[in-house]
Amino acid sequence: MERSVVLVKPDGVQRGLIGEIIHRFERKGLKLVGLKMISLNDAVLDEWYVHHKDKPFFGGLKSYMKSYPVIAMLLEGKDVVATVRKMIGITKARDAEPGTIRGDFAMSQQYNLIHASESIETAKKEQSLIFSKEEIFDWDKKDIESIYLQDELL
Ligand code: 3AN
Repeated sequence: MERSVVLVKPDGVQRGLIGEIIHRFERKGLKLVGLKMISLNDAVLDEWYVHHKDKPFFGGLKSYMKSYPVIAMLLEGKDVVATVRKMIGITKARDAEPGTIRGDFAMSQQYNLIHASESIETAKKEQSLIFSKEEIFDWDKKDIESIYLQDELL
């Protein structure tokens, strides 16, 4: 099934929102298949934000992402990439819809608490940058048939 990489960014860690953020994804019915705390370095961030490397905020973005550790999650579910993007809300947090994570808890365009993979391709790239094979757990989620119709699992 499809996977998405989510980071609780340094501001989310500082603000004590790790549990709240994980809780939202758990309640949604997504399956957590990887979870760890990690300090991001230049090599990872240069790859991660390659599409922003010419932007004026790139230097500041990298310093911010290195300032404190982040929580990395690997979430699994049907169409999970699009679903998680909807749950986090738009980049400029003060304009994000209430009910989204950014809309409920953040005000800034940079300090917007959370990262989530933008596409299935970036999810695969991000998974390989953060998680080793041993850090991914393909466990049997017993309530899966209460979350999805059998046809949706194919
Ligand atoms: P998103 O995280 O919503 O996918 P992107 O990929 O456009 O947004 O930006 C990646 C990160 O770069 C954002 N989460 C935010 O922290 C930072 N960022 C984006 N735009 C700006 C900006 N104009 N000024 C400062 N930081 C920004």
